Amino acid sequence: MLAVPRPKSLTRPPRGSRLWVIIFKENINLAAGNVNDQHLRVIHILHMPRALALLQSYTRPALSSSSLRHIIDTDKPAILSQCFQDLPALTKWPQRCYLRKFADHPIEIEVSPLDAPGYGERHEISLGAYLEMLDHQLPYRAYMAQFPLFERIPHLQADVTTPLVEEILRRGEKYSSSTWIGKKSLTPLHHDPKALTNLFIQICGTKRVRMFPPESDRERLWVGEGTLRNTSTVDVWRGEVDLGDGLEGTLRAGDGLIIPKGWWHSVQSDEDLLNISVNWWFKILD
Ligand SMILES: O=C(O)CCC(=O)C(=O)O
Repeated sequence: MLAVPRPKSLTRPPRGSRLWVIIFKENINLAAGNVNDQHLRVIHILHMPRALALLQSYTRPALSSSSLRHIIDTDKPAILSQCFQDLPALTKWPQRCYLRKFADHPIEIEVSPLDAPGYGERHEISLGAYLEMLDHQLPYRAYMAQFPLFERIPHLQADVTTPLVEEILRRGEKYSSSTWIGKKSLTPLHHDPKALTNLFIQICGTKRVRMFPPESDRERLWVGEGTLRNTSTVDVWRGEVDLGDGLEGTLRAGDGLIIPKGWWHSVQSDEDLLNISVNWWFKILD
C-alpha cells in the first residue's frame, strides 16, 4: 500500500476530531506501479471542528406532565419551544414605559470591550440609567448579567410565573433566579454549580446557545482557575477548537431551555435589539 509521507509537523489529532488531509498528486504513473512517495505532497492538514447537532425541541401540545418529567430527569438539554408565550413579561417588559416604572432601583451591569470573549467588569447603576444607556449605540458591551432582579423588585416576579414554570420548578428545590438584560451579549462557555438544573426562558429578542456535555475534556476546554474553574477560555463561536459532541439552538421570545446539571453552555446575542431572559436554578429532588 502506498505510504503517505508523514510531515514533521503532523501530530496526532485530538480524539474525536475530524482530520482532513489534502493530498496533491504530482505526475504519478500508477499503471506502471512506479509510484514514488515523493510524488505525494501533503499540503494542508486541518482539524475541522465537528458540526454541532441541533438541540432537541419540544412543543406545547405534545408536552404532557410525564414527558416534561422525562425531559428534566434524562439530563439532556432541551428547548421547550414557544411553551412560555403566556408569560405576562413577554408583552409587558419590552414596552418602553413598563420597566422604567422601577427606574430608581439599583442594579449591576457588566461592561466589557465589544469583542472581548470573557466576562465584563461589574458596575452599579440604576435600572433607569441602564435602560437609557441601551437606547444608544454603545462603543462597549453593557450587560445586566445574572442579576437577582426579583430580590430587588419582587413585584416583577408575577410577570414570569405561569403554571408551567411552577410545574417545572416543583421538580426540585429552587435555589436562585436571575434576569439578563442587554443588547449584543456574550456569556462565555461555563457550567453552573454542579448540582443545579437551569430553567432558562427568553422574554424578548433572540439568543443562540452552544452546549457541551459535562464529561467534555477539561484539558481541551482550557478551563480557568480559582473562581473561573467553571469557565472555559475557548471561544466556541469562532469554532476554532473541536470540543466533541456539542449541541446548539436558537431561543426566541416564549422559548425555554432546560440546561441539565453540569452541562457547559455559552450564550450569545448578536442583534442590536433589546434582549431579556430570566432563569431559575433548582436542585432536582430524587
Ligand atoms: O443569557 C446569558 O447570557 C447566559 C445565561 C447563562 O449562562 C445561565 O443561565 O447560566
